[in-house]
Amino acid sequence: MDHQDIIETIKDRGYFIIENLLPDETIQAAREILDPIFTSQRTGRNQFEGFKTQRIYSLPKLGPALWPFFSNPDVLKIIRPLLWDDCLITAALAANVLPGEQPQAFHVDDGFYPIPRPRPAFSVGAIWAMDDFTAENGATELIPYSHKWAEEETPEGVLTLDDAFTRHEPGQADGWHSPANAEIVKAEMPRGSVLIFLGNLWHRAGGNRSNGSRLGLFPQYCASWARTQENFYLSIPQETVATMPEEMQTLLGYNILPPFMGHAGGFHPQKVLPKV
Ligand SMILES: O=C(O)CCC(=O)C(=O)O
Repeated sequence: MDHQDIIETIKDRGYFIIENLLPDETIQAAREILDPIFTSQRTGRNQFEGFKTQRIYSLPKLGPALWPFFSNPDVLKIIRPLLWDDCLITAALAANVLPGEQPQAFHVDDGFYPIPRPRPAFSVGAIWAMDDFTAENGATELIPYSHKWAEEETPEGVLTLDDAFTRHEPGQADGWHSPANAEIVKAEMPRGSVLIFLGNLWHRAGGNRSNGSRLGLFPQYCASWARTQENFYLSIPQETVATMPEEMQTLLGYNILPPFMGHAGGFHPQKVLPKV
């Protein structure tokens, strides 16, 4: 399938998986940075983050081994046309779902933009499989076509994001699970594959009933006129940004959306970055 067909498929059913897009050396190089951090990383603070899920945010700060997951040309060729032809990274996280984790709350990723659905997606997510994603170990679960649902079509049985964020004790979210009458697809895919899905598609991390962890690396992109979830200007040192390729700098907001969105005191942001 060429990228135009993939874009049309995503517009229609909300998601697409490209299998084996990155070679194992790229996965391994990133894991060499991430795995030692996970040995002591805390688990989530609420149902949404996952009581048995470890997360690391602002991943590009960890250096060049992480950047290929954010600036992959095959992925950006699909995502930019879905976002008014220009995008920023809005969130840059890794989610390591540990054995025994319960399914996450179903949610959409761009629900905090206060424009009622149905509407176009204001963000698009990409989840890279850093392990094989299986039905047992917590493969992301998606509800195909749900990006077309209106606000009032939120399916019965879905825990809202507000609910998920305010449940601070494991077990408090028991009793909810699958929405009634909705087909759920598990994004099973081999390590090195990427799932691309619209920010207004209902989805969640699956529960992990296996004995191993499930690592997903999760760049989310938003239209470049929208506010980003993570504040990378504060979370990634400018000295690190200054060493990045121009594409990464652009995706982190160090560029202009014409005619002048993103200027820094009247200057192009790249002129203001420290010289390294
Ligand atoms: O880890 C996953 O499979 C999905 C996680 C997710 O949807 C989220 O945290 O917003």
